[in-house]
Amino acid sequence: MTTMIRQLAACLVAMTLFSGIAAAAGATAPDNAYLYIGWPNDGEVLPANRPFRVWFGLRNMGVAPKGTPKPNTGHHHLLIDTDLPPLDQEIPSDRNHIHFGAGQTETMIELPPGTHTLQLLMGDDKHMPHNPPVYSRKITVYVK
Ligand SMILES: [Cu+2]
Repeated sequence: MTTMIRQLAACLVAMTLFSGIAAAAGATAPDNAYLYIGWPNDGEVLPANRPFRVWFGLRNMGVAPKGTPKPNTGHHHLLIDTDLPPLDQEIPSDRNHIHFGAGQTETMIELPPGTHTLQLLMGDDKHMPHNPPVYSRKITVYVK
């Protein structure tokens, strides 16, 4: 009986591992791709009621508009006040997940007064995170 449970457990572990590998369906990205928010800085205090520029920094990888299946490229997604989405699914498109499908490398945003987080995540031609995923550190800004 115990052996059977052990075999079942091993089988479940194997299935979980396999589905994890199979789920990583995004385009490949270079291992040394480096994504960062060039501005604002972590901890920056920004004036309320005024749009500010967010500058997207990317090294060792290219930017291409959505729908362009070119190796080692993708487009930027700005995550506002949210954690990373599931990395094996299409990146959501809502007010917390902004797509830059035209290949933009900066944007202007305005946020209400308070504490906010910003993070970048690259997506491939189909808005899937890459394999391996390419995302920046999450920064915090204060709007006052
Ligand atoms: Cu996208």
